[in-house]
Amino acid sequence: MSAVEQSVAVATRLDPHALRRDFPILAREVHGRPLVYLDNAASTQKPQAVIDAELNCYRRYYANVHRGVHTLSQESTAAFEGARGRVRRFLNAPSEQEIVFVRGTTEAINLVAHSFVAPRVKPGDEIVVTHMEHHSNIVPWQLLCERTGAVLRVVPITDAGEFTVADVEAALTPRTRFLSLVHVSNVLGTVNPVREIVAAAKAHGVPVLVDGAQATPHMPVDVQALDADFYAFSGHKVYGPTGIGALYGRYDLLAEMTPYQGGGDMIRSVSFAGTEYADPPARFEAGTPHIAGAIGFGAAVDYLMEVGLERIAAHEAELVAHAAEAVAAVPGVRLIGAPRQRAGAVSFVMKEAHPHDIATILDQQGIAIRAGHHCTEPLMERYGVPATARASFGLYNTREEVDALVEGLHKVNRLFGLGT
Ligand code: 7TS
Repeated sequence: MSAVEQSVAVATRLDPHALRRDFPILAREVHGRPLVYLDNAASTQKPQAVIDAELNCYRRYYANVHRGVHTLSQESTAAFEGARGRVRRFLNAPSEQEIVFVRGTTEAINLVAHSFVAPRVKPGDEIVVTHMEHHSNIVPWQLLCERTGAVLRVVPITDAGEFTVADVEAALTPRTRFLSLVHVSNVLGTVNPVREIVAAAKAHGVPVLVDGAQATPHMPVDVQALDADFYAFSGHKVYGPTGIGALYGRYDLLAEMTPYQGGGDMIRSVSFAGTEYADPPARFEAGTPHIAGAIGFGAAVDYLMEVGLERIAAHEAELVAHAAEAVAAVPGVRLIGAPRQRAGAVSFVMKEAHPHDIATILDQQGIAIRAGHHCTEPLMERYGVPATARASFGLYNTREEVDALVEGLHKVNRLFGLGT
């Protein structure tokens, strides 16, 4: 694409109705109604390009990677490593060697906790997270604290569901060894100022991991601009397969790290006298990887880059702003959080109906939302609720679907005796 064509593409609005045709599942009905899929923060649906990439792998060239001289192994290795290149481009990472394939965000964070942070902490040292983290960015650090005697410190959030750079700085002490924070909250939708936060942490000599699980589907992410040491995300939330994700890590840091798991593919040489590890990223990819999954993941990020992350961000910003306003206007609804920068999700509770009732009634109308604690129990406690209802959006969602959600919430009120 030429520069002119590119700027035209950015200026052109994304047409979700046209893009929906790329996603076969969106044509189905649920309870006799057209599916309105608003559970994208949990997992996104898959475009035909991703389905085809996996299918073609198994139908045409599947074999194990990195260990065969035969043609199929060479072809599948090329496709697998090609996917790594696509993920590198998606994140604008300097080098493919900085992209480690993992099972998902959860495994990426556990890997960094084990291989980077654990060897660097002593009893009394501190790890900092925020109050809006997913359990996958809390529990690995608690496990680490149990093993090492380190202490977990938490950056508080406001009622609006935000924290500032100054709030993070206030949590940093001379004993802080690591900061791990979420880019976009899976419950509140808050977009955190990670670039400024990374800069502030670095000024204190504190390395940073950014949990990008909910940012990567919704906006362009440039790890060089963010300057994060580690950035984690999941394939299944960017319209790719489950069981695959990526950890970006600065090469000099990866090169210092010991392996997370031992096995095949992660060694240079093995003897009973001792083992030499392979260079990153292979060092962190023990065992046969999710080959077809990685190839599908590569197709997914390619799809997003082709549609254009700027266009996706612009489309979804409109959609989410409309949803927040329209849902809040339904009698009895209380939105959880009011972040100034919001992406992807709107969480709420209703006066009469429990979140699970809301989700059940909406499902009867073909509308899929999520009800529960969203793996953020500390955040639920912060807002004094056991659970929320959450509508979360993707590139294929339309304004009409938001209106269907709002109509569904009025129906919830009617069923609970509130005549709205
Ligand atoms: N971090 C954030 C911010 C998330 O939203 C999630 C998953 C994870 C990490 C874990 O990702 P995984 O792919 O390793 O499981 N969030 C959700 C959710 O909001 N509903 O279901 C899963």
